[in-house]
Amino acid sequence: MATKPPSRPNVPPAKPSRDEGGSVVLERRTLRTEPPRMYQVVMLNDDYTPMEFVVVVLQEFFNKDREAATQIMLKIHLDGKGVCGVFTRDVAATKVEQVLDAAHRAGHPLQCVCEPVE
Ligand code: TYC
Repeated sequence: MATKPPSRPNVPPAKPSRDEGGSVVLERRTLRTEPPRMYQVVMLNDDYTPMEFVVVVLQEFFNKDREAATQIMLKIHLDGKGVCGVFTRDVAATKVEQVLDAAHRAGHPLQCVCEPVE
């Protein structure tokens, strides 16, 4: 099976020119790597998950101190949803899994999702 060569979309083409001696030289071009797309983990409000459980989840999985965790929990409670943190895609997906798993184990309907940051 033929393998595709890796694509290098961000390398500008080298520009051939001649030096004083007439030799062909390739000008060095800088490789620019795009920063990775970021994803926010958004937690949703519900009427059943205890506030204390949400605060503990925010402390445990999102490294918030108790004060910050309480503020985020209250924002979610009042607005219906809130951002717990912004991560690369795999890390965000893992955080969502951890939260859903902890909620499921504790018997709470807490939901959270990850969405790309614009
Ligand atoms: N609304 C819940 C309550 O009154 C608390 C809560 C906050 C639940 C945030 C989910 O993501 C949530 N017990």
